[in-house]
Amino acid sequence: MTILRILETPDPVLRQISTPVDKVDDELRALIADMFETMYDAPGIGLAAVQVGVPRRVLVMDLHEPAEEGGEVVKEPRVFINPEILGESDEDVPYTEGCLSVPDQYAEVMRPDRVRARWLDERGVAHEEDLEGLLAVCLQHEMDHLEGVLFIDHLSRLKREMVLKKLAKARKERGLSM
Ligand code: GNR
Ligand code: NI
Repeated sequence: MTILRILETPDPVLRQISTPVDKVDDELRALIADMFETMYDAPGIGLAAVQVGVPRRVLVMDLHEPAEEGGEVVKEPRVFINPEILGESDEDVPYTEGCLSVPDQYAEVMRPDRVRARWLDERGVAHEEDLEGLLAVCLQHEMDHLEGVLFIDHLSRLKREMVLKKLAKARKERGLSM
């Protein structure tokens, strides 16, 4: 397994539309294993294949909190292949989002509270479920990546520019200290 490099904004690959997976095979499962390793290493709670430079409709997620010192690490890996949103609740709720492709920047985004979704798992088995809370937020955030959309695109222009300015400043400071 390999930890892959996570692309960061403004990398144009992040703006590509990901293509559907037509076959769930060992090659895809190898990519998924690398995506989990990359996501846990980052660490993050979700990752879209396009973030590691592969514009295919594959997402991995694990919402589990990192274990306390000395505690057991309980993993709850989830894979979403060719995910679709079939319906969403009328009510939007705010959630403070971050993104591994917009490192260390956080902002509140409004999204539907609940979604009905359909997807394939890593064995090619179809699932259809109502998702809510952080799972619904994270799935919508990851599905945006499949359309070339980042969470900052949901912000007002002023807020987006503030986030990008902070990101540029953080990168500059990091550059100077190395
Ligand atoms: O690690 C992540 N945390 C997060 C927090 C709130 C809403 C969405 C996310 S997803 C993000 C990882 C990532 O960038 N996935 O694309
Ligand atoms: Ni993201």
